[in-house]
Amino acid sequence: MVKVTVVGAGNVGATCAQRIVEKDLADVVLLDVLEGMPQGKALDIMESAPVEGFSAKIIGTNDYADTKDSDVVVITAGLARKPGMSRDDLLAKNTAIVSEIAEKIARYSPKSILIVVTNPLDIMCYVAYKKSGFDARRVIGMAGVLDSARFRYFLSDALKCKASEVEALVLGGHGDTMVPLAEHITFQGKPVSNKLSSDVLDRLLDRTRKGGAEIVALLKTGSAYYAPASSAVAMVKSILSNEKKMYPCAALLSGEYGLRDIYFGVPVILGKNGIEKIVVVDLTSEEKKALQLSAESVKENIDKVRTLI
Ligand code: TXD
Repeated sequence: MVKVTVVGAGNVGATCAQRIVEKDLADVVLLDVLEGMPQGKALDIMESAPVEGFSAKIIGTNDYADTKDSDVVVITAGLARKPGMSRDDLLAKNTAIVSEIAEKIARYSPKSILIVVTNPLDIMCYVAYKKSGFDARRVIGMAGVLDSARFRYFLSDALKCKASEVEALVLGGHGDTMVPLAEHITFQGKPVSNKLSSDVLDRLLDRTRKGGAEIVALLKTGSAYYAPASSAVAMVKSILSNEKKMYPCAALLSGEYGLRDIYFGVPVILGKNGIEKIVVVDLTSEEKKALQLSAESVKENIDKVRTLI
């Protein structure tokens, strides 16, 4: 069985771990700094095996030795946003956490592929990339799958159809400047431009951009985790099963979309080597402008983080 380590056994991490074993994708090591907590959650999930019928194994630990030779590592450790707290407020704190984790993972699992979930997402990807020393194809950020899933769900609700019948892409940084692509929405494989009024579409675009904050405001004590976990697990699956599916992910750009040296949400093909290819899609001039704005805000924070690592 292949091995996946999930670092951070909080809401996103534990839900990821649960979904991975329930789908029998891999054996899972769930690691956290809190003593007993990952062990307790892992045991609880393991005790569901007879009922759920999966055969994958999960252990909880505080020791990186148990993560040795993992194939994929999902990094969810860090602080979650509280109401009123921006993703950028998390920058310094989570930089220290992700730096330490990336160094340890690189030591114990030098061939692994890292999926970064911790916010601020694009910046934490850059930190993990620098601190692991891995090839950029093996350090990938999860945000676009989630943002696109939210957009697809809102669209399907408006179109009164199944969410899986709608395809849509959200590119750019994972924050208020993200860029949902209105021109790329399809319903049953066909463009939907004539099915939605521009008012409705604008409302859905705006709701997508604020999708994370909507959940934070409702939960009051944390941020979203069911859909984020589903999104990270879809990426794990595409890598472990070499599905070569196209997903919007944060990737290090080197000239694509006119950008370089930043992690940014773009469509990529995910397979056994991590990012097999960065896909460049056609954009309207408005979308290009919005992406440039988004890139500037990511770049600013990457510059800030360079002084911290
Ligand atoms: O789209 C996206 N990328 C995101 C990102 C969607 C949802 C959540 N997003 C971010 O993921 C969120 O802003 C946070 O930065 C992370 C994790 O969110 P989660 O909701 O799971 O946070 P929790 O429940 O607080 O869990 C974090 C755990 C907690 O158990 C800590 O004890 C642990 O991280 N932690 C650590 N584990 C290992 N090593 C270290 N150093 C460490 N520090 C804290």
